[in-house]
Amino acid sequence: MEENNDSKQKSEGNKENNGSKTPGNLLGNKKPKFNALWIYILIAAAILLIYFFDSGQGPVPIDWKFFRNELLLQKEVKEIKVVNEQYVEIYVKEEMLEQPKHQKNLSKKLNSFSKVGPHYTMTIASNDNFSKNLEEAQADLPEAERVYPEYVRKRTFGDSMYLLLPLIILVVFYLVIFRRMGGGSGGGGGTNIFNVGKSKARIFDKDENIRLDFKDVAGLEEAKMEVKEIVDFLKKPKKYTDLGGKIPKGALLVGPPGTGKTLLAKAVAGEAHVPFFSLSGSDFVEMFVGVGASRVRDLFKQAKEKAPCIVFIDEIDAIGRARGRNPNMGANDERENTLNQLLTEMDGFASNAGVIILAATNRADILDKALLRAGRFDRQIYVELPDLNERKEIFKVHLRPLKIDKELDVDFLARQTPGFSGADIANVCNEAALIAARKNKKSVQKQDFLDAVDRIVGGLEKKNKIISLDEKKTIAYHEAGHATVSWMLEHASPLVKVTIIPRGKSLGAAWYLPEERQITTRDQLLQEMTATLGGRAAEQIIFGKLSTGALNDLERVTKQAYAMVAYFGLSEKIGNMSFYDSSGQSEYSFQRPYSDKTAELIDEEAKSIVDLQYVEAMNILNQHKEGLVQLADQLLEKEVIFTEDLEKIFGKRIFKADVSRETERKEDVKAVEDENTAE
Ligand code: NHX
Ligand code: ZN
Repeated sequence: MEENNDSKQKSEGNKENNGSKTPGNLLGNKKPKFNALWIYILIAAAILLIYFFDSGQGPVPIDWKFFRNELLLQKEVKEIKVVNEQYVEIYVKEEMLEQPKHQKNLSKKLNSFSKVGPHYTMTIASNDNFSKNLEEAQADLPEAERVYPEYVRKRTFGDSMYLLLPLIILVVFYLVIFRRMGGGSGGGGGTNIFNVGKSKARIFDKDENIRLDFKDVAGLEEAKMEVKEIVDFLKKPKKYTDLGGKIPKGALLVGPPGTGKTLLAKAVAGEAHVPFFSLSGSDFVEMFVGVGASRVRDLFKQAKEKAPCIVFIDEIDAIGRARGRNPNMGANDERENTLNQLLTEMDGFASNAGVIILAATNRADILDKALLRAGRFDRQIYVELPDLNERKEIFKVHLRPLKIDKELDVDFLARQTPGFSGADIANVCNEAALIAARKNKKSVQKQDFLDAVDRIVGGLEKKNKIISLDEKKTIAYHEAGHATVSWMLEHASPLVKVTIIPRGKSLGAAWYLPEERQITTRDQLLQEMTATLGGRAAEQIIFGKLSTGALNDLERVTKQAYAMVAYFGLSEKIGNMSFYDSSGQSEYSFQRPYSDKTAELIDEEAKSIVDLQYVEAMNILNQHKEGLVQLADQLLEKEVIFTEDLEKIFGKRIFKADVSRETERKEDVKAVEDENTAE
C-alpha cells in the first residue's frame, strides 16, 4: 500500500536531484544562481585590487647614478619618499615631465597617471645609508633647492595577505562544512550558505502529473472522505465561503506506521491539481540556530505565492513535540523556535489564502496542544490499521502486479494477517513473489504467501542452527506446553501451528491467530497469560528444572500483568484506578503518580496474577500429561505441527468455536461486496 509507488517516487526524486530544479529556481528563474565559485572570484578580485592600489602604478626602476646626475642635480625632483626602508619613490616636477628623456622612460608604462607619480623607483640598502648619500650629493646645492626625503610606511601585498588570511581561512572552513552537510543525498541541488535558510520542500506542480489518485488507496474509506473534502475546498472554495464558513487551515493525519498516511497525501496531490509542497519535519532541523524558523518562513512565503496549494509535512512530531516539558533544557530551544514559527505562520495567513497544510504523525499524543487547537490543525484524521475487509482491498491492490495462482483466496490471506498494516501487506506480497521465484514456480501460490507471512512475523528461518538433542527436547516440550494449555482454554487465541524450527531470535514458537477485537475481557487476558506461561510450566513438569528460554514469555506476561493492575483496573486491591497517561506528559517526569504503598500493592497484585496463572497452567498440563508428551514427540519428529494434528491428540475443541462470529463475518463481507458492486 505504501511501497507500491516507491520506485516511481525514486525516479522522480532523481530527476529533481540531477536537474537544477531546486524550489528556489522554480520560483525565480531570472535571478542568477549563486554558488561558492562567486565567493572565490570576489576574494581574488579584492586581493588584486588592494595590491595594485597600494604598490603604485609601476614606476620605472633606476639606479643611483641616474638619480643623482639626471634628476637630483638637474633639480628636477619634486619629492622623495622612502618606503618601508626598502626603496625610494621619486616624483618628478610636473613641468619637467615634458622632457624627452622622461617621455622615453615613462610613456610606455604610464599613461593617465604620468603627472601624479611616483615616476621612478630605486631600491636602497638602508635609511642611514641613503640619507647620507643624499646629503653628500646635495651638498653643493643651495638650501632652497635641496630635497629632503619623506619616510613612509606602506602596506605591501604580503601585509594585506596577512590581514586577509584569517578571513579566507574562515570562508573556506565554512564552505567545507556546508559542502559536508549538503552532500550525500543532497536534498535538491547542493546546499550552500545562501540557501541554508530556504525550505527544503519539494514542489509537485499541477502540470507535473503524480500518477496516483484515490483509486490507488485501498481501505481507509473514512479518511478518504475527509481528505476528499479538503481537495474540494481548494477546487471550489466559494461553495463553502458563500455560506459563511471558513476553510480549514490544516489537517493532521494520525495513525500507526505503514497505514498509508503518506500515500493518502500523495493521492491528494494527484487529485487536487494544485501545487503540492512535500517535506519532512526533520527537514527543518539543522545544526545552526535560527535555520529551522527561517525555513518555515520561507516555506510559507513560497506556498502563499503559489496559492491555492497544499503543503504536506511528514513526521511532524520532529518539530511539533510539546514544548518546555523536557528537563534537559537548552538543547530543545532551536526546535521550539521552529515550532513557534510554525504556529505563528499557521495563524498568520487569512483563511482564504488557499494554503492547506496536511501533516502526518504516528504520535498525536505528544504533539504540542497549541498545534492542535482550532485555527491550526483543526481536523484530525485517524488512519487506523486495516480491518479484515480493508486488508482484502489492500491485498487486491498489491496482488495486481503479481502472477498469482488462480485458486488463491484473497479472503484467506486477509484472515491470516491480523494486525498487519498496508505496508506490511505490500511486503508480504513482494516477499511471496520472491519466495515463489526462488522455487522456480510459474505463479505465486498460497503456501508462498503463508511462508512470507511467517518470515515477516518471525524473521528468517535458521535451519542450520546447531541445537543439541537435550535442547531440542526442551524446546519441543516448551512449545507443546503452549499448545496444550491454549487448546484447553476457551478464551485463549486459537492456535495455527507449532514449530521448533528456529526463526529470527526465537528457537521455537507457537503461532496463534489473534482474534480481531476492540475490547478484551479479563478472562481473555488471564487465559492468554496462562497459555504464555504454559511453555515454562511444561519444562517444570517434564524435566523438573527451568531454563532461560522463557525470557520472552515472562516478559510478555509481566508487562501484561502490570498493565492489568495499573492501567485497566482489573485487580481487586487496586480497584478502579488507572495510572495510564494518554497525554504523554508524564514521559519526562520521574515521579510516579502514586504513593510507595500503592507501588508495593501493584507489585503484589501483578505477582499474584502471574503466580495464579502459572498454577493454572500447571494444573492443565498435569491433567493432559499424556497429550503433552505425544505432542512433544510429534514435534521432535515433524518439527512443525498444525491444528489437525492437535485435534487428533486431544479431540475437537469443545467450545462453540466462534461459529456464530464466523458466519457474521461472512455476512459482513458479503454486504460490503454487494455495496461495492451496487456502486
Ligand atoms: C538465546 N533464545 O538467545 C536463545 C537463542 C528456547 C523455549 N539464548 O518462548 O526462543 O532462548 O514459545 C540472553 C539469555 C532471548 C538472551 C537468554 C534472549 C533468552 C521462545 C529467549 C523458545 N517460544 N527463547 C518461546 C526462545 C532464547 C532468550 C536471551 C535469552 C525456547 C523461546 C529465547
Ligand atoms: Zn515460549
